[in-house]
Amino acid sequence: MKSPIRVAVTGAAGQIGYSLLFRIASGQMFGDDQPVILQLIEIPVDKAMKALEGVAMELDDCAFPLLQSMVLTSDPAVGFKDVNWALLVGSKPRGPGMERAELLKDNGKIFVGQGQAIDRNAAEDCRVVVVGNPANTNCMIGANQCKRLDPTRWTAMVRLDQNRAAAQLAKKASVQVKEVDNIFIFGNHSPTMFPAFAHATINNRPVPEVIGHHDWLKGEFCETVGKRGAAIIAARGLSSAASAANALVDHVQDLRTPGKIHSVAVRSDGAYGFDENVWAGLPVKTAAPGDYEVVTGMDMDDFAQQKIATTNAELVGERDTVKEMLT
Ligand code: NAX
Repeated sequence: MKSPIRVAVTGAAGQIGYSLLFRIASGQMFGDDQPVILQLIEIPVDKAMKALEGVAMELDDCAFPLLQSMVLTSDPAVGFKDVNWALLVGSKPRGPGMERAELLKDNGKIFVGQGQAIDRNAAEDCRVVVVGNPANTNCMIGANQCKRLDPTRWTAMVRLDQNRAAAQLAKKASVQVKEVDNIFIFGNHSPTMFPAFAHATINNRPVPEVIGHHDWLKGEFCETVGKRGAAIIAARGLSSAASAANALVDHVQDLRTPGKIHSVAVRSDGAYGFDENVWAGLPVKTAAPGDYEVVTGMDMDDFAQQKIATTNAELVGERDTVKEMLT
């Protein structure tokens, strides 16, 4: 048996946490021979901590052989102590009438503190994934505050958008989703994101050739993927949770699997026209477990370049809004 790894999850008593923790503890994220110690972080209000205790009781009741122990805490210094993976799910939701700038700043403060706590406490090999919105910018803030870890260790999740895009293409072409490949998300996890359909394939044939309906690809397809989160809130009365947890399992699994090519928001070095140092969704190829390289050289036509310019402008605007949180 391997020695256990420590995995921190913030917002552990929230909706996504409720789907996610069971999949980690059952071995779906790190493998069925990898014991885990879960370090669950919630904010110090009675309701959240009490709910977290209930979730921990349910985890106990699953009798997962791989779940070695749990730490429940409100203290980031305790929660991030020696962690190998930090999954930052918790954030402050947008309240009624709240401006986006206010949301960015309120959440930014959380990620300043968490970035510093990870810097001081996490294991040398720690990898961080940010899910809490606005995920790309929160990730940029956390990485900026965490000087000890290389910024490439900090990624944000756009995998749910990739999975959504693959499902929409499969539906349109009347094929199984496993027949869809190479659909990657560029830019922000927001409605401006660009699912680069021209490079996607269905049974190894280019998607534009299989679907043939270019207006649908440029219009309804991009819009449906970009606004899928809002459609789910409208239908369910709550935001995506199980699908988000599932996407995080995919994100981490693929980051641990050399050779996998998948969409991850990472620090831009200028590829595809993104500003340097914003965190942008890009296709990456996993090298060694936890390490990756951005896949460069994909041709972008005028439409794609314009979509990338729009989502890049949004990321740059977000960075300007939180500039005092960047060191
Ligand atoms: P919930 O509101 O159900 O849960 C969030 C939890 O985080 C709450 O229990 C809250 O007490 C806790 N929390 C807040 N601040 C915290 C802090 N500083 N430290 C520790 N815990 C803290 O939200 P949920 O539906 O679970 O969504 C979590 C986040 O994921 C939201 O920001 C949401 O917008 C974001 N999402 C991101 C997605 C992505 O693809 N990147 C997709 C799904 C989701 O919308």
